[in-house]
Amino acid sequence: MSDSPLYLGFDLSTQQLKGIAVTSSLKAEYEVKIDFDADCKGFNINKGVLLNEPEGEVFAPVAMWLQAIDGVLQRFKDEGMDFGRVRGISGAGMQHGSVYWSTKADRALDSLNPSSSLENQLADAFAHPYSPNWQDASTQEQCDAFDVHLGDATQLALLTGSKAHHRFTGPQILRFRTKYPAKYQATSRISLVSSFLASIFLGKIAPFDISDVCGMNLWDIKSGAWNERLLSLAAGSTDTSDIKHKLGAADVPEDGGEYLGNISPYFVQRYGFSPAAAIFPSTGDNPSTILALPLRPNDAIVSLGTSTTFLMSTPYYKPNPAVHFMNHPTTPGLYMFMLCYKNGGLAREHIRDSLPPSANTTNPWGQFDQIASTSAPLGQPSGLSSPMKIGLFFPRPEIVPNVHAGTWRFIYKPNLRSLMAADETTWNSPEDDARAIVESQFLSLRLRSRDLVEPPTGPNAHLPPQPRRIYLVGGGSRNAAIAKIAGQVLGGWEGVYRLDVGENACALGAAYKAVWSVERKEKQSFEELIGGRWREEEFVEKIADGYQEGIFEKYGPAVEGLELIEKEVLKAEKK
Ligand code: XUL
Repeated sequence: MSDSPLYLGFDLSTQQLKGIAVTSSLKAEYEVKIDFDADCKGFNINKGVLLNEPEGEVFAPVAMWLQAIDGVLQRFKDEGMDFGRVRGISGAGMQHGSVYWSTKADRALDSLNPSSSLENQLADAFAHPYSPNWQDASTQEQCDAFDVHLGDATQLALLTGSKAHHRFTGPQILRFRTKYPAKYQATSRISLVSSFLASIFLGKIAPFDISDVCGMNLWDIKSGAWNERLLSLAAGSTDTSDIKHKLGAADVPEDGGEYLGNISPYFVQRYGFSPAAAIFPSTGDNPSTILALPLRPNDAIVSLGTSTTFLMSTPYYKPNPAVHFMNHPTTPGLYMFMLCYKNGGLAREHIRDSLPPSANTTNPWGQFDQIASTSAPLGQPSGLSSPMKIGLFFPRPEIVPNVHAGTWRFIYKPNLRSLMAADETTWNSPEDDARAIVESQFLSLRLRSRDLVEPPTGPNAHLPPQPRRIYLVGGGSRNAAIAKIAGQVLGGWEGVYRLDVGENACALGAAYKAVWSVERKEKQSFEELIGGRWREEEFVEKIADGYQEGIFEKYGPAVEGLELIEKEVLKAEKK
């Protein structure tokens, strides 16, 4: 049996706790998971959470996660993993969720008995048994207060990387304090889901991670420090010493690979870990996803799931209220740019299902792909200045831009910069919708990333600024037409690739972070170390051309058209 080192990465997400063990050469040897609904006992949850619908609250029982941590380790054991091989552990947690520890937490974490479970022994370690979840929408009032506190939402975004959002931890802490004043007072420390996970393995409360701390609306990204005024808003007092203590404020390591300490003796005795196994900061699930490959600045990941997420590593810090900026999880001086849409795959499915059935294919996407890839770009049969068909398709309320659910179809004349609502004489629905929805989703990404992308280098230096590579992940990456249109609209001078790391990108990113944290040479960056060991051919496949001269340029005016359409729709919304 091998005694080569193993590195563990965990992903504590909404519905599951996943674990993956990789070797120094990044080979995954074990992958296990606990599904909360299916595997956890004693919680009346649905899809990992509980609801208080009248108040818009969504939350998860912390005890369930404790049960899942013991459960997932047991599954590693059942798979025959030798815990003694593990040298480093890191993790990922769904962003923004908070955990409220009681004054008994330190003692309880420090004196765990290996013959009883985490769940039994940490029952008194929390001032509140639940963690508000990223799907929570109960904090409108608190978000309004955050958005005006520094002037307006733009100021808040400039300072913290994002405007106020329901799920962000600052507004959540403010609401928690006002709804449960006694519990807030009894709270000794507050963790994020990520730092909660690290705390359990460490056997003491771990600091926040340098990237995930940016999901709180409290951290001044440029200064690398808490913002006093925002802290006092959350704390309800100009004396911020108590909230700082609760946040463990003095201590947010800048290095995402900082050694936090060795594993808690509980895990050594119960599972056979080496006492030398080292714990490193756990980060958020989105930052961890960009660590599942050696993503270079100017490469973009587009996650095409139920919703759409766009992730990019960038040296530029240019936040605005429609986007999210965070510190890069491993590389000081780099940032992570993120767009989170509510409408994605579901919106495309609506259109797919409205298309007339095809005699040629039984694949539900066959007809959609065929129509989308053979329709003329922007429905423009002729030259550049002929009218363009551009639509917005939001079966669910959208956040980028912030509008109610609806469908809007427009004819845009690029030479006149004029818009006209489409009708049945100018827009053939649903057929024209198939290409238009994919185009409009990518146009929105191009609009919001255009100030961040750089001109290509080397022999391609004459090309316009665009991402180097587009990596598609998630269900939509399997549609050939979607990949083709992604390249046409977004460019990508090296091409459009499918990143196939299974369902485990976040946990894998966390495991790679553990490898880098332990094995890096002085000053060796994550991208250098992982890039040198990554076997691209195993995980990545080129699925479409990226930049195509002429077509990319054609979509330039369409970006302006989309921007105008969004303004028009927002204007109508405000009336
Ligand atoms: C990001 C966000 C979600 C959660 C859960 O801002 O809220 O992506 O991180 O995945």
